[in-house]
Amino acid sequence: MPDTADTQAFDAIIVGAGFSGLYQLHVLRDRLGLVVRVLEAADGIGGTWYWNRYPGARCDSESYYYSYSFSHELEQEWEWTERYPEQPEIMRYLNHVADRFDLRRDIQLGAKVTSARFDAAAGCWLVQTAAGERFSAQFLITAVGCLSTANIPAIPGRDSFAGISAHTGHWPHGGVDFAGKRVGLIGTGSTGIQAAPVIAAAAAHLTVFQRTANYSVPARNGPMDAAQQREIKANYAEIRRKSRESSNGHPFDFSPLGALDVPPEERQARYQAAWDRGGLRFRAVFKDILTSKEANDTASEFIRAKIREIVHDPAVAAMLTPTDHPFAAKRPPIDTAYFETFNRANVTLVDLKATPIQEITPAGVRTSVAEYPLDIIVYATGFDAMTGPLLALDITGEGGLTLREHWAAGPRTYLGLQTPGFPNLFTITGPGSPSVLTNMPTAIEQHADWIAGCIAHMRANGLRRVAATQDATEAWVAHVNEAAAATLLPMASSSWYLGANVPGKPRVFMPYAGGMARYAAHCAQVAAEGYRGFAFA
Ligand code: N01
Repeated sequence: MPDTADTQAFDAIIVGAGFSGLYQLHVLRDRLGLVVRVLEAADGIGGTWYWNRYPGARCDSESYYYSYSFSHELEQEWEWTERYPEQPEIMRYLNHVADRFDLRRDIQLGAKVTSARFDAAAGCWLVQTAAGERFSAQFLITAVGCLSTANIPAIPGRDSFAGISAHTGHWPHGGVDFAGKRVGLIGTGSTGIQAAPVIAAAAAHLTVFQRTANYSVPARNGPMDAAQQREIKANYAEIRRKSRESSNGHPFDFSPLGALDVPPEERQARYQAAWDRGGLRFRAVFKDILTSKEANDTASEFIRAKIREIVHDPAVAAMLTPTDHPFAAKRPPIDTAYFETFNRANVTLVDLKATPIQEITPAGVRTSVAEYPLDIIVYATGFDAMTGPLLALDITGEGGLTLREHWAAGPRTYLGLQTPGFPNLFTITGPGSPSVLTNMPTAIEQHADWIAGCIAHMRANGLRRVAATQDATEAWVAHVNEAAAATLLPMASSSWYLGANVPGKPRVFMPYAGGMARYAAHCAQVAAEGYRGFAFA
């Protein structure tokens, strides 16, 4: 119920028009008949893919399953052109989805949400945008993605740089011309590893500033031919089933074997085959790569040997070799000629552990030992992941409690879907859900469907309000911690999964590491038991 005459009232407000917001709109409007408004800060749909237009931006999941499964017609008519879709192709796909399902009429672009407050008396959320528009809705659903708040380090002198500087997650829409330019690239996560070879090929010189050396496996991208398209389309039902029943939302099986169950030569041959095939599937060569340090050591050492083999200069190879964390304990990048890039005459690697950046000057970057004159600085420094985009909405729940206060020591959710004290607020792929540990569309569809199921249950039973209980939340947070502790994931002390990349952020392992299939089954069971752990009114 609106609190002023100029408040626009809806059944549900969805924040964000990326993969999750588009699908949530479709489900709530076209299946449940709700009156919905999507508020999107950008001037176009696409979410993370709208913003991340940096050179080399491409999805690490394979195109045919980094896609919606909800429409048989959609998956049959859409043609992916490459094994991994490039950013413009994903944007074409999402725009096609928006048109095909007539979504645009309920999406408001350029509408940046600046606050959301639960009005307990009226039983609704009051949402305000930067332009001062006001909305009210019984349900508020955040579809803001996990990696949409840029982390731009506060390096002294940062804003004094006289050249062009850009964060990869806010890449200029007109592009950046690297021709003849001296470019500095800070960051060697998935983004930096995708961007470096493309920038090196275009620029006069590329200096890569590396703080933590990273593992990477070749992507082995290539065109999709007609025969592959036919085979995929004929098998979509099975591909989707496998994705949903897998631990990480990808339609591939993990080997039933442990890394130490086979002799060294066979182990090596299996790693080599996976290296040749390329992609994130490398993690599936053995079942225990992420649970046994001994098993992981064999995978980590295989990749380290590859780096030594590919990179000609042994000193550069040594700098590029990760030793401080197990393979895949941080989100593993995949690449196209990343390590090979350091064999180019126009590429320099700077080890920031040995020689930290001291300041950015108008002319470039100054480390403890040298000054690097630059025309362009590219920040591939990642995101205030998972909690950042939610806290940026300035959400206030019952009794004036803010989400920022509630999560001061780290996020605490029930199933990653709800937070106690914030009734009728649902979070798609929130902290405490598998989200970033999966192929995102699989996790997104599961969440949007579950939320729609919960709302349908409320409507059918005349219920106006749902909130996670404190007890269920405490138990779930404990389970999320246990699930992470059963893996090697917490061993990467510089991981954004732990919030470690943002100074001052609480160190809490945020995603649920117990596996997508197990998680989805648990959510279904919770619903089947009358939404156990949720209180209705
Ligand atoms: O960010 P990151 P990203 N000084 O946080 C360094 C997804 N993604 O944008 O490791 C110097 O992984 C930081 O160093 P360190 C994917 O889930 C998907 O690359 O903290 N360096 C690190 O090297 C991915 O995991 C795709 O020591 C600083 C880098 O910046 C996630 O997005 C493609 C620094 C940040 O790496 C994030 O990836 C790309 C500082 N002050 C990304 N601060 C696809 O699927 C940070 N760094 C297409």
